Amino acid sequence: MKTSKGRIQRHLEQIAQFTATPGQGITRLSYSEEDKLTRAYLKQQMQAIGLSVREDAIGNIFGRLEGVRQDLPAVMIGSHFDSVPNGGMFDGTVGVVMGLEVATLFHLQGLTPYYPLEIVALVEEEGTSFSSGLLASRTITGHITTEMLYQLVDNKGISAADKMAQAGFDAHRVAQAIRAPSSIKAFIELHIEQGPILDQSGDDIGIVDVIVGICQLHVTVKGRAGHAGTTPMNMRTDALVTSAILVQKINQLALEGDGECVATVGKFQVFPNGANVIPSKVVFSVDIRAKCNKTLQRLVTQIKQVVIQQADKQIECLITTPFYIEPVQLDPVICDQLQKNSRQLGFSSRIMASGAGHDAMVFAQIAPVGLVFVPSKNGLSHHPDEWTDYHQIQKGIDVIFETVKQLTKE
Ligand code: HGY
Ligand code: MN
Ligand code: MN
Repeated sequence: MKTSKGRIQRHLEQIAQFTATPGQGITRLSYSEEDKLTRAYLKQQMQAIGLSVREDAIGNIFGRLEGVRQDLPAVMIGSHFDSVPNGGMFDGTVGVVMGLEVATLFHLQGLTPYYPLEIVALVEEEGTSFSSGLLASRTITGHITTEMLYQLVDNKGISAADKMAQAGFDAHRVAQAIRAPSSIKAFIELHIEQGPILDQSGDDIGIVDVIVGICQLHVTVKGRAGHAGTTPMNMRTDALVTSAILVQKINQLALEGDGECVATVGKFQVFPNGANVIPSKVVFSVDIRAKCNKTLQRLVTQIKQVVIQQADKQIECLITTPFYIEPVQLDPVICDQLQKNSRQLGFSSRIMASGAGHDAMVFAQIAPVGLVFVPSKNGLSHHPDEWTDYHQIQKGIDVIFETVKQLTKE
């Protein structure tokens, strides 16, 4: 029995209903009403196929199929179910549905794995809510403390800890969400590529061997508010003009990196944000990525330098670095197994890098990890028109189902 395209499609279309922006893509922030509806659906689907279901202290959902040997480390499969604002219906959810579909096949075929199988739906991978991405996997691998969850705030100033409490979770128990490396045999994620390579090459499957390193900076530029009509141009300390110069300089530095690195200013807040007020302050994000850590470090240093150099007697420029994760090589043995299974299933595949960050890169710190891509139409993602055909997703799940059967057997 193979995977079912109909079941895969139904899951994805149902989850896509849980959005705060119907008709304008998927907006599903962690601990929101949409999160709650998705959570209820996923738990109900996991229970329906006989999994034991639990949520950890910060709301990650686990569905466990016990193995012959319950004491052995679990093979964990899945991805995240939060989204960027007005994103697409496949980013993250394809991996969560992969977990449901693989566990469904075990259930329907009456398969009992020797090693336990855990399917997982992770929160806050995107960082949309609290500007700190990969939060679930960083919690599970022991990098997040209760104090940090009180320091992380959303754009209304509400802390991650308070949002978790409102949703019935408990940041004070975050230490209980940590998984020992000995409890996970392997972590396998399915994700859309979010870029143009598979769509252009026509390959069915991408097998990721390296995930780029990511650094996120928060830049604050402070000037002085003033009246837009009465303040002469040579007497202004305009934070927005300085910030616009910085955005241009940051973009130019990345362009000079000859395709080896990228930099993006994605969030940009102007204060006090009045049409007739000279901006007193601007806060913006800089997302910097490279496959090579030295390149990443060099570009981060260059960007920090241009920001600091832009300050003068009136303008103050401040930088914080809430996030830095080095590039990660994924497990070559699992890569090889995924490639063999793709071939045996008659699917074309290619080994490739990921320009997007994924929870897989954090899990790689405590377990062997595999990451499988399926094509993104026109390479589009983080956009309402994000699209992957259901039969393409099915191929990715077929490959992972074969691999999970091999990883969970004695
Ligand atoms: O930002 C990323 O690379 C991922 O989509 N969270
Ligand atoms: Mn994403
Ligand atoms: Mn994603």
